[in-house]
Amino acid sequence: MAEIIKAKHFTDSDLDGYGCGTISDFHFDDVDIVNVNPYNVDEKVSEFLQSGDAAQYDYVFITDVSVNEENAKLIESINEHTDIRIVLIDHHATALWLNKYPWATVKVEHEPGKLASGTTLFLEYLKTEWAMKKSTRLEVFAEMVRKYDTWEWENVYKDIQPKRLNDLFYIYGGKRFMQHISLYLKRILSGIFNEEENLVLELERERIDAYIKQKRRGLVMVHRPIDGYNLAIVHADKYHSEIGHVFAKENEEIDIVAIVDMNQQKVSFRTIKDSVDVGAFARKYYNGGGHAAASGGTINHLAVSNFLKVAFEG
Ligand SMILES: [Mn+2]
Repeated sequence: MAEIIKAKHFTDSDLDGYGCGTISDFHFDDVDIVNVNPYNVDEKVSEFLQSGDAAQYDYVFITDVSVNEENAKLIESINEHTDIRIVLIDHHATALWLNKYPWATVKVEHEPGKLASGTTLFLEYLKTEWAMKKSTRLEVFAEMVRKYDTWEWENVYKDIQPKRLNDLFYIYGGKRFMQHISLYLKRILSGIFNEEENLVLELERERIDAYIKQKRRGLVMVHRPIDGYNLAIVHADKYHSEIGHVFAKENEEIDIVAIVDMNQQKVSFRTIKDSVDVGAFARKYYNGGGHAAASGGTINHLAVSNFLKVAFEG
């Protein structure tokens, strides 16, 4: 009998992150998936690696997020001195420096002009390193996640299906979504979108459209640039990515859309411009971080009044 591989898998909490988790769960018999985000990944990974718990595992995967220098050194030493194998796979340009380590694969593109995603890179890894059986359904699912995550669904393909997949992910929530995709991958469901999914997606579409229409009326331009960026502010407690993208697209002057959620005391930043790094912006001003195109931070009352002062006074 073949020995069962025991794996731990840290992955992002968005569609792409869950995509990695879904195919990991499909491939491995015994994998514990932990969903993290760019803000807490270092804490979670270091906590785990330094606990006695880590020794129970054969493999540790980290996908669609990256670790800091300190954790990179810890991983390097564990890979060198123990039986645990740690592998990191990411597609964010901010993590390219990790390629100096043999256990990290960071690729922004699969090939020139074809952007990579965590899910497609992880699938590629499973096929090459783990001889994962070829499956059309796996390819279909991973490609749909990739198109969504890279915005190629809109910018290149004008294909609404990846967007619908992301909507479904939010409606179902991570756990139910993974179960649903797993039934599709196991050929128990005939498609990803069946009658049931089509109905909930239609209802959700109507709800999002109404929400965005309402938020458009509350969009405010900051009267002078901050760090050379033109900001627009909107208050919203959901659909941040969609709101950020739609508003940035409608007004070319906007460099950054700041989506403020006072209930949670959080602010999200979105941009569609390659020249803008909202991750750095969030780190600098809001004790936050994230990716170049999507980031977030926290705001307390003092920060809010300072922010409003900069934004609306001379
Ligand atoms: Mn991703």
